[in-house]
Amino acid sequence: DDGSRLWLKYDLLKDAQQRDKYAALTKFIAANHNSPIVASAVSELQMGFQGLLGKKVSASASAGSRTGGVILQVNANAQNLLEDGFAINSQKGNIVISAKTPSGVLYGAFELLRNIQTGKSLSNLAIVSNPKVKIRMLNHWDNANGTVERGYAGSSMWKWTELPFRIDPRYIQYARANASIGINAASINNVNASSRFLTAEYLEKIKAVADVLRPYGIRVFISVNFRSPRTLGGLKTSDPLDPEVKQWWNDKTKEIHQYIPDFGGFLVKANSEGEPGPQDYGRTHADGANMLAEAMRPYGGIVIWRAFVYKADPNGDRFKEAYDQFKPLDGTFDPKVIVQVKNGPIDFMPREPFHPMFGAFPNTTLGMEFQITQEYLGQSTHLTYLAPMFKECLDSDTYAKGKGSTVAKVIDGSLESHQNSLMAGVANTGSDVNWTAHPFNQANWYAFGRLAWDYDLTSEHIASEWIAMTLAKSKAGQETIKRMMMQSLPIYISYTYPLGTAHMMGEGHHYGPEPWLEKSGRPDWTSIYYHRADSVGLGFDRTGKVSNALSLYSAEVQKQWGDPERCSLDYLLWFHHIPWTKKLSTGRTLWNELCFRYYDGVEQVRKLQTDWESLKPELDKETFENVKGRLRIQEKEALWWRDACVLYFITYTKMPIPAPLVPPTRSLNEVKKLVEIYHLR
Ligand code: BDP
Repeated sequence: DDGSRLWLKYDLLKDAQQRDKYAALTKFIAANHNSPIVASAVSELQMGFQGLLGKKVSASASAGSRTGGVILQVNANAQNLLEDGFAINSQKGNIVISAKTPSGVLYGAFELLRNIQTGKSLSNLAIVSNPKVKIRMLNHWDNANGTVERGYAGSSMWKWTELPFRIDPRYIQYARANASIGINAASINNVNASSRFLTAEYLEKIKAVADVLRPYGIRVFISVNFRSPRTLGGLKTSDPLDPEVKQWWNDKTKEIHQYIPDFGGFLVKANSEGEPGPQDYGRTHADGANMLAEAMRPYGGIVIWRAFVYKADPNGDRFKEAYDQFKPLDGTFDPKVIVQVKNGPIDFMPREPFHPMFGAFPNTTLGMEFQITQEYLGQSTHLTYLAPMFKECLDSDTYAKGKGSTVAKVIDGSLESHQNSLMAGVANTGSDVNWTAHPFNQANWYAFGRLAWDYDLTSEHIASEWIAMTLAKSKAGQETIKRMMMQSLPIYISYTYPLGTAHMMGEGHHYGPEPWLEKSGRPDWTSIYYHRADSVGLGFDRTGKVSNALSLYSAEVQKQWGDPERCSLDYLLWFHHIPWTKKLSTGRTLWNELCFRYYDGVEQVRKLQTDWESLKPELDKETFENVKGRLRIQEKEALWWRDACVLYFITYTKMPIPAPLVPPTRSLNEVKKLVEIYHLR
């Protein structure tokens, strides 16, 4: 198994009795609606039944008096359903999938298949499922030249040189995979955007992609470069208040719609990390976003404006930057604008407190940006299941309107009654045959989609679904893999960023540890800016003395994190500078606890290896060997993180590594040399 089929394998079910049971309920397909999306649903069901049950199932427009089949119904008046939602009911001897829209029917078809794939009963079905978030989106950081920013699974899956004339069959597989988990939007290019994507030449290519994705209910977005009126249009400025600039965007937006009538909209990274933006002309983020919203006015699409901004200030705190820049603009954004905020205030660290903007912007529609690609989470060599991280953020309570004001409720629009809602994930897909390099990274794509649909699903539940469809067949095997997945994020954090440390990775490529990094292009790209180690202790005091970032949160959250005695150890060093000798709630001193965690992380990776080995008899050989090899790299790299961090921090603590832990056999200089390799030209 090369992994290319993802979780949509549709291999013949081994149990013949079970196959017969399903077969008796799936004798025919009847679809009352003639649309490309419903046609996708029908063909998916046919493909699924053929594979899983080993039988050809015919499709027609009506069931007539037949029973034992699957009926697909689009019914604009369907009760209890939102747009995209679906119901699946056992009715008069048939299984009826009904929805308000063709997309809903498609999602229902995938749900039915998932029930079969995971061995559920199809009798007495009474399922109602509505998406919690309206725009469930992948952000591709793919470049026109075929590279992928922070991509670890080969090159871009979009073959720009081949488009529009050759359509890679993988586009259809991609669309199916996304539709199967409810993803309905994709921005196809890097947020560090090239204007090239707005040329007629490229719009024709993007149109070809949009045409493939449309029958699966997926709308295409384009990341735009704010300077395009100058670079492409030949104008003297890109000032958003300049009439010619406005006209240029109006015309461009109109032109895009000639190619893609259901264009999703623009995604914009502006005045961030050197990208152009409205501040170049003394204007605000709202000026820029609203100008684009105006261009979008005649159409259904929207503008997604990213809040990932921070200026290089050695005495500031990057934690507060986005909040400070956007807070005065709350209430000034056009209703067509969604401000897309990363889950945490810094940058996709393995564990961050939720972004303080959530709950503090009642008059702005805020969307969530998660990173599925594992830039800081082991890239393609560490097994790290991210659902628990996504959920930790979504379940966090902002207390904005009292207890229960979770980040999830900000994002789905319910807390502040916003019409629109967005959850975006930076994609981890690439040209690798199995899409994501590490077979387990597929689970993160899967989990993102499932949580965007329903953030109340548990991480365990999502893992179980994915495992049953993708890997082991035995119950015991599935349980072992689930345990491995559920432990994987805590293990990763243990040997990289224990106790609320952050941002100590290799410079630029972000691979491996470099906690000693003191100089970089900007002060806030170093490691020492974040960990603040000194002879006294470790951690960034954000409670007032160094930075008052904690004050951006509600009083309840301040209480939860503000007192070092009560603050969860998971977040401790995010908010406090703690003496090395301070005794923590575990009974160990900070220094001893740190050492213990780094060492334990490595031990746990070894346990993951043993667990994986025990599954050998029942796993596909290719997948088994693939993961086995990656776990060996993970062990080596966990040791690298451990040794780098303890040897470096020891230069401050001057304390021994506590027994019974055995000090590293290599020196700090030797570990530093390892990192240098990655900077060699
Ligand atoms: C950082 C990445 C950088 C992205 C940036 C962003 O290192 O490549 O361009 O995020 O989100 O984490 O814009």
